[in-house]
Amino acid sequence: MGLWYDETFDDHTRLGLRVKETLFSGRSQYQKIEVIDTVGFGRALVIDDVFMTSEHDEFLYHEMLVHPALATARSIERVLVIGGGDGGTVREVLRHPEVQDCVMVEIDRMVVDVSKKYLPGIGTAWDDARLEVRFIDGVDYVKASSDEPYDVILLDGTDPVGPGMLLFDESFFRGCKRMLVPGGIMALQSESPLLMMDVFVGIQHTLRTLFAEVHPYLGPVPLYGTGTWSWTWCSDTGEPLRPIPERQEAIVEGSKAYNEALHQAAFALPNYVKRALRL
Ligand code: SPD
Repeated sequence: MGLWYDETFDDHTRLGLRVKETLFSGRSQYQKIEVIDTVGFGRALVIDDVFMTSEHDEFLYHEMLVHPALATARSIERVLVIGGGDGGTVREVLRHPEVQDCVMVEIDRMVVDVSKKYLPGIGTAWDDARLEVRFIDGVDYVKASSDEPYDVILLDGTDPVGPGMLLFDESFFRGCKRMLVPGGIMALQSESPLLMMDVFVGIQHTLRTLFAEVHPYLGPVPLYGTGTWSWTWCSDTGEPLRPIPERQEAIVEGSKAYNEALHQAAFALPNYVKRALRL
């Protein structure tokens, strides 16, 4: 049989990866962190027994978290990323030449250190002069910071369980909105409508109390074991389906997944999602 690593969803479903080797296993002051080398997905980062990202499919997640927001925002000079310690999200942000400052707020320095060492193919932009990494709690940052507001905020956290819950509650989202320029865009990963419909719908309802425009969009992320993953685009103005063609042109050629048609298609929701959201 060999060695398998399983992630279990609510004790009813699990996704298993065959492991060649465990490259790192340790515990920071916040969480358990592992990097495994797998047969099917390449190297994978696992935090508190949950698959976070893998060399094999990370582009599907990171490109779709970043580019729909950056392609549609009025300005993208200042971008804030909360979480994202593996470096995949800031890598995609920094592919946009218009970005001048990208601040990444990550609570756990060990995630970044481990990712730099074992997942260098994911975090390829650590040395970009436009990037500033701060090791602080994102919840405290958005509550109290007096930094200049951001054009775009991207939330690249874990699942809303345990301490991760704080990154999905109304007061955190309100803090993020406080850090946005008027009409700025926030995008976040918002779980699977297929396997976690209640969680997905709960996130949408919370966001709708704060933003005039809340638009979930979908795509596959096989590592998350649920078939369909979601992200959500939020703003008080603006339209997710009106990307700026020059912005898209600048990055489509070098993207593995994102392109103009996929941008539009991702926002087309299946009936079961529309009905759940009463759209
Ligand atoms: N079920 C796991 C969801 C994790 C979402 N964030 C992943 C971080 C990748 N940068």
